[in-house]
Amino acid sequence: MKLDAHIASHNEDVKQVVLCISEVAKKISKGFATRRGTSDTSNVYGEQQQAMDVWADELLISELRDSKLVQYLASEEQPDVLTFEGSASNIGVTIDPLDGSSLIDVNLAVGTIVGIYRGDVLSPGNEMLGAMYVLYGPLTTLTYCLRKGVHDFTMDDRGNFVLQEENILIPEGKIYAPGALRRDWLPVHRRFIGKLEAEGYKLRYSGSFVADVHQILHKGGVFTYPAYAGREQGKLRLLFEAAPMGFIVSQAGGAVSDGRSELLTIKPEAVSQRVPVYIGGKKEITLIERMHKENSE
Ligand code: FDP
Repeated sequence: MKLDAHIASHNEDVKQVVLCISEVAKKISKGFATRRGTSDTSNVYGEQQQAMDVWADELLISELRDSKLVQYLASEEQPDVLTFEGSASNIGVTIDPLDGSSLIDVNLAVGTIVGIYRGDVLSPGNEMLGAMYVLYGPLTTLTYCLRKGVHDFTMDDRGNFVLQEENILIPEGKIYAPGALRRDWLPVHRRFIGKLEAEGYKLRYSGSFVADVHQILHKGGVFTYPAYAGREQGKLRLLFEAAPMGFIVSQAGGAVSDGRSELLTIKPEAVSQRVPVYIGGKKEITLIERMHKENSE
């Protein structure tokens, strides 16, 4: 079954946003071959942009603006939320055009992450209408969730997204993907990782959040980019990375936390807000929250 048929029963405006982004993603997947190397620009976080970061960001912004499907657009590559006049709906989207882009030059998987809101995007993640991501790996895959299950599609040789797996539920599994330097981990986090290792969890960390979480969604376990010495807010962005991926994993029966409580209840104060992230199976997320609680008692 193709994506447009699968998504047919959802609200027209939300459905059209997912389909529009799926069309842009097809163009992005073809863009890697000709847009290599770094750009001479930095994003709002001071990170050097890749040529693909800049191009994918501009493409998503222009196609979504021209579609008149969204009123608000926040991009990880832009300092402010963009407002589009003349939009047919009040949908707001958050976009990480190319997550994991420092891996483009070594041909590892990267992806586009999108959160979809009714109105203001500076809202807690649990108010999302839905979320989706596209993973550009050996295959290009699209995963979406509009609060009726999490579904995976694979792009075929004619450029159609075809259903791969429906109503995905995160299994129990023993993979851990831990970000940040081990020497900078804070004591509770260090003990948490120690417990996983003692239980035989296998380390698998590629450096691409979207790809690492996709693996956890399908194989179980936990991804974490924690608070660490020198950066108590961690590295990942609440609005562009943690909330949409956390929403999808939660809807698949998993959970997402900042280590102390549910991450999807956090109301962002700024588009650039960072947050410590634990995302994966309920078992692992319950464990880190319990360990933090015990530590503060
Ligand atoms: P990138 O800098 O390549 O865009 O937040 C972005 C991110 O990648 C995530 O995709 C990834 O999980 C993380 O940063 C990798 O950070 P480290 O290099 O510190 O592992």
